[in-house]
Amino acid sequence: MKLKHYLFFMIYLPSLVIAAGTHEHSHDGDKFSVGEPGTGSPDRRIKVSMRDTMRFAFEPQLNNLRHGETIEFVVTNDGVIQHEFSIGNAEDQIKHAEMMRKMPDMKHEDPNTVSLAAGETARLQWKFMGDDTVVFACNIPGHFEAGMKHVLPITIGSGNYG
Ligand SMILES: [Cu+2]
Repeated sequence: MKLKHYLFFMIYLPSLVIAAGTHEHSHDGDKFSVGEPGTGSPDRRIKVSMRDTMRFAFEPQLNNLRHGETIEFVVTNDGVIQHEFSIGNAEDQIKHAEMMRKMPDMKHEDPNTVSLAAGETARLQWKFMGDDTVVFACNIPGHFEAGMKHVLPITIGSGNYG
């Protein structure tokens, strides 16, 4: 159902934009669904271990996300095969997974994704915004399906982090 939705937009959106005439679309280019790359000092720092058991392990655990908070993820591939840590909403991850199936050897340089070989570590800082559901996913073919994902809503409002 989500995919149909996506195809609808791919096919019809260009004509809708033209129909909108003078309406400005300056924000459409590099916009991400669940926030933007984070800058400055993060509110939280979380280690992510990627494992061949097709699981992400967060240390400390990641049980909530608040609108406006910035998290620095320190991501390590503790397995022996390639893994990926990608931040998006469900539709982003469906699109990303399809692209990966078509081009399995493609290297991702997107600011919301790190792709790591065995033993590698990378930092990814992200500011979470909006009220969408965040899907952390490994889109190496077969991995997401095997459970390599973590799903959390962004909650609006202030309060304690962690
Ligand atoms: Cu993986």
